[in-house]
Amino acid sequence: MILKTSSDQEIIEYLYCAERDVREVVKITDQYPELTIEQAYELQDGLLAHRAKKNHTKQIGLKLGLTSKAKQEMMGVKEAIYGYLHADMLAYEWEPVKRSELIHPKAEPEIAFFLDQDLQGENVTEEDVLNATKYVAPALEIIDSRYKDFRFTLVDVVADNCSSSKFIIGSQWASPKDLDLGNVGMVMTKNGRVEQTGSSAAVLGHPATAIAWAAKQLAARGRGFTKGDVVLSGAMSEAISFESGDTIIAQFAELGSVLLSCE
Ligand code: 0L1
Ligand code: MG
Repeated sequence: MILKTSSDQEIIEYLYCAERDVREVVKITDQYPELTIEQAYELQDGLLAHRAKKNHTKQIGLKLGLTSKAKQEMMGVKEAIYGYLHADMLAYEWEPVKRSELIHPKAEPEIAFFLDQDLQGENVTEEDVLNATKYVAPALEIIDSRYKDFRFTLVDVVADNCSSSKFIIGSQWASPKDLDLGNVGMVMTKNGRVEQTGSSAAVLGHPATAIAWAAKQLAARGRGFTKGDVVLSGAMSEAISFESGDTIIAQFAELGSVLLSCE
């Protein structure tokens, strides 16, 4: 990203510090209502570059957001969005996440794709995505919007790297060829109680469709997915909030489960 104005730098610092200091902030469009979605993606780039430097981390993949019709309708938009994953966002089933390090976290069940080929171009298809995928695995994404009460416009959320915070990958990995990825059922419990049920069909009809969509968006900016990327394909149900002491398990048909605990 080429920083163009001092206000870009101010916004980047504002969002970075909100995450670092575990503090919710007023959305940026309150002060900069004229920002466009293209500028929001540039701000996202700037935020990620700043975050990588400050946190001594690096990019390891991407995440898709707003991939369900329900969430798009809720936001009044017709398109999904994407952000990037940093290595320091990876959390583990066996290590509780600390509530004190999060603002107002929510967990979303997703299918993670592990790519073993580059995937680039405007004509990437679902089949290309599946061919470029070595493994899929159950995942929980922790989203933690930096904005007050999780309220934002599309521009705000894109600039904030699509609310990305952490993600956890389950231990059962499978070849995408070994299951019907278009209809994987999912049950998510919190402390043993069912909170959400869903299906991979909620992710733009098929998670590979969502990734093909993202490949096209990236191509328009001269980018793509690269070999080794992990990609969170989008939420299979509504996100659920959690607090210290909570344990969330998402159980996926044929794909096993993934657990998140919070201390
Ligand atoms: O990963 C997601 O689907 C979240 C995208 C941003 C919207 C939100 O924070 O709810
Ligand atoms: Mg998500």
